[in-house]
Amino acid sequence: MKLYWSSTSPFVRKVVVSAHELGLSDRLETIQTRVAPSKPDPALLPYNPLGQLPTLVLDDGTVLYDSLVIIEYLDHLAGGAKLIPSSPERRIEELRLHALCNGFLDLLVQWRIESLKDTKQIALINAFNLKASKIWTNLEATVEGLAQQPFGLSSITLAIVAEYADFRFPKLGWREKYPALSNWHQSIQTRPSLASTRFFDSSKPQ
Ligand SMILES: N[C@@H](CCC(=O)N[C@@H](CS)C(=O)NCC(=O)O)C(=O)O
Repeated sequence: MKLYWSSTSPFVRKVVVSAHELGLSDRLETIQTRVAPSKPDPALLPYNPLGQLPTLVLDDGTVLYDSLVIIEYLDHLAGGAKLIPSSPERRIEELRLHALCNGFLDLLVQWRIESLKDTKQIALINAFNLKASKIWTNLEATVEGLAQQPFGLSSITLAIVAEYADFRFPKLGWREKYPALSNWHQSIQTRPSLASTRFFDSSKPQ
């Protein structure tokens, strides 16, 4: 399977961490790809008209996106219901919490793009700040329950929220404000799936 990949994409990382957790990482061949909303990669567009990462091309040529669909596919490949529960009640709750964490990743990615512009939209930055504080507060209240659950889709996505915030927003200071989240992240951050897939910026010297 070929995975269109970047070392800085939180959505790609969800897929790579999931593959590790499922024992499938050896099956992924990564194709380093650079994309931005203003710079689609012409080599990727024939596979994914959205021009987005992650995109997975299966050995029979089937193309899968986005990150949730790819993870659902990998979960089935590994036998099913390992990262996303099958019972309707637990599945819906897992998907809801995933939607919150994944929406937060969307927000953080948009926030970073806006923050790199010469002329920033202040109303947008204010809205990002407001929503981020509401989301952190919600997650801080949720994380205790999550610690009792298997390390599945929503835990993976939350771990990546924490690490993406550290990677791209080091001055945010979220760990002091949200100690339960920070403690939870400390307790899981040595998992091999996370430790072996950290974000790095390949445009800068390591
Ligand atoms: N909903 C998508 C989001 C994917 C996404 O936004 N990927 C970014 C990279 S972090 C991207 O490809 N951006 C380029 C673009 O949107 O054109 C998913 O979960 O996979």
